[in-house]
Amino acid sequence: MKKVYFAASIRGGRSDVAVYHQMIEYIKQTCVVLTEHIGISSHNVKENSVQEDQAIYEKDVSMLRDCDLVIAECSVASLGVGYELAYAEQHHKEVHIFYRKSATQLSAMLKGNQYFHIHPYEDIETFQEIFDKIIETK
Ligand code: 6IA
Repeated sequence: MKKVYFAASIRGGRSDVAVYHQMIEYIKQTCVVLTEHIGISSHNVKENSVQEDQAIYEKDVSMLRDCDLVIAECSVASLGVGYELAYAEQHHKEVHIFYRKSATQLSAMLKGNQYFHIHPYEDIETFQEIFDKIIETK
């Protein structure tokens, strides 16, 4: 099964955590999701000690190098996700960025980068259809 790195906001704001959860559950039907914690609302997102944050960083970049595909939900802006997207590009990973046009104006640094596959969507059904097409080609 393909390994998906699902990226979405944590300290950038958790208002969309239910959306992340739905997406992750759908992706899990056909793929392995390396970052399931992103969709769990009860996790504590407060700043940790430097050591704990270093461990998070090292684990995440190692999973990014290991994954087959990156799926990012960018309706809530996140510095960490922006960093991960650039890192994934540097490591030649296929990157798909989803965002709801009604929720945000996507940064030109993502929308303007032709390396990224950009998918505006509004509801989970549309996400599922687009995701099915992505997986068909893999
Ligand atoms: O700047 P942000 O915190 O919004 O960055 C979010 C992105 O960074 C996500 O796509 C994650 O892959 C990564 N990230 C940020 N914080 C964590 C984290 N904290 N654990 C794993 N990845 C993280 C621990 C708490 C968490 C399980 C809710």
